[in-house]
Amino acid sequence: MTYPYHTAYIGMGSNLADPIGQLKDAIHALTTLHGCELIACSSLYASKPMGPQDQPDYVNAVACLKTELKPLTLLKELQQIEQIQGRQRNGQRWGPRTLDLDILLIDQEQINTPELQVPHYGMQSREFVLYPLQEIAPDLQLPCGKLLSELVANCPANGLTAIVAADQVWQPAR
Ligand code: ROI
Repeated sequence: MTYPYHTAYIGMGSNLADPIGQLKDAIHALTTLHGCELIACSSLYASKPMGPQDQPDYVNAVACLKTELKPLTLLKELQQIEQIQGRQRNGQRWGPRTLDLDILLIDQEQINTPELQVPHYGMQSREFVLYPLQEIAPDLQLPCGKLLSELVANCPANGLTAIVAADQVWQPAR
């Protein structure tokens, strides 16, 4: 990893076609991205669907990457992983999906372009983002100044349940 590098947090979600396998495969794919190094990964969590309730529960997790890629290049790489893993959507807004990889945060950057908004617009109120993020970055502060711990304290867990422990998903090289 050449300097300067960035620290990026990636939100992952799936509720179709073996969601646990989807997330495990995505985490493996993150370890193979050029110009990136996987630093941490949360446990996998089962979560109630946000949006239409007539869809399966989701599996969610958050990963931390060190990356020398520019934000839009990182976005394209993540979209390619989604495509390789057969991303399908049924067209319904907030409907089920095989794999979502969202850039949540990049350092303390604020990005507002049509292709990419960072911090991710929904992250402050989504238990399936905040709790896994807190697992790997308990002291995090958002660019707006809010502490992650405060956001978590104000966000009901809504049944969120850890289903695969972090060390069963990925282990740092030693
Ligand atoms: N709901 C949950 N629980 N987890 C997700 O990752 C998720 N992703 C989405 C919508 C449809 C908003 N609902 C979700 O895109």
